[in-house]
Amino acid sequence: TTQKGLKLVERDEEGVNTAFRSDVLDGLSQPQKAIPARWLYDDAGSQLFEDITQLPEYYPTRAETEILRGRAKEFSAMIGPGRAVVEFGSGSSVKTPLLLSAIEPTAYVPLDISGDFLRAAASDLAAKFPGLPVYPVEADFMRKVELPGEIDDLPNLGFFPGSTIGNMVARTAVDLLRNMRETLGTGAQLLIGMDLIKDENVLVAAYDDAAGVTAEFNYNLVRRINRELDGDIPLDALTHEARWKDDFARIEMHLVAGRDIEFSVYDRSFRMKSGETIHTENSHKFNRRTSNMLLLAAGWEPQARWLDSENRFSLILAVA
Ligand code: AVJ
Repeated sequence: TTQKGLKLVERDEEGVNTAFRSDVLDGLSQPQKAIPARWLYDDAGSQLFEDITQLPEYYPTRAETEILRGRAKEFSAMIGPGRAVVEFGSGSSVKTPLLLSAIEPTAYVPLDISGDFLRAAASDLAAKFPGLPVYPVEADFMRKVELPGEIDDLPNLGFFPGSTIGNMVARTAVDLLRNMRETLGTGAQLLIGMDLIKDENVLVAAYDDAAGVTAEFNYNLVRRINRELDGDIPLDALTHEARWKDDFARIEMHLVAGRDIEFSVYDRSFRMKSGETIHTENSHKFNRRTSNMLLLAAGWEPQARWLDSENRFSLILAVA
């Protein structure tokens, strides 16, 4: 089933985002408190993430951009012209033009749940590529999406950069990759960014930078809960922490309580003991075998794989 006409953000009579509220209340009720990472990305959080991509410690954006910049000839040879590029998430002003210039597509279809981001990205792109038809689609790309009829006859290339797939646990990642395959249809290819397993200190620094921007990104979630869900979580009692979990090959972001605290959110009360944490994000890292395994589990056959010059990040091309 597809999503035409679906209301993407449901609010109650008081204007509270109901999905946000239930995710937060459920998440804070668990023995290990955890809030889904998607709620980090309100306007302030999205701006903070943009700032993170500029940090000296945060290599993924620069590494992936280096690959997109340097391998244009190979992309063009393996993908060819005439495809519709379907980007999952509103495009980045740097990465998307690099891909589009490399492969000469016939159409560009950005998908995003946020209409505002989507329209901004679409008009940006249309200005840079005057002859290229752009068909933005406002949709939750975690589910199967109905693509615009205008591209019905074109083979598609899915584009999912940034190692956003790393935010998901394997089960959710496989669901998404399978839905992408159904969205994109027969003959589709997928170009997906996956960050690589590397030295723990390099990884932890990338998620706990010296300037404290990633900490602010994490604290912004608490500010958002306090503001939108009438919370009184004491921000001064919480510190940002990035942990490498080797068994799961992932960085976890946590908010660690520095003392025993009690607070309420939407009239429900919660307590945390000193040292207890709220888990706010996973960022899974991959190697050749685990990235291939994930794609294969969802019905994608890996075709090619490119790394940056320091072997930090991978871009993988797969075929449906
Ligand atoms: C946008 C999910 C790819 O996991 O590297 C960056 C988010 N969180 N620093 C990542 C993030 C903290 C980022 N992704």
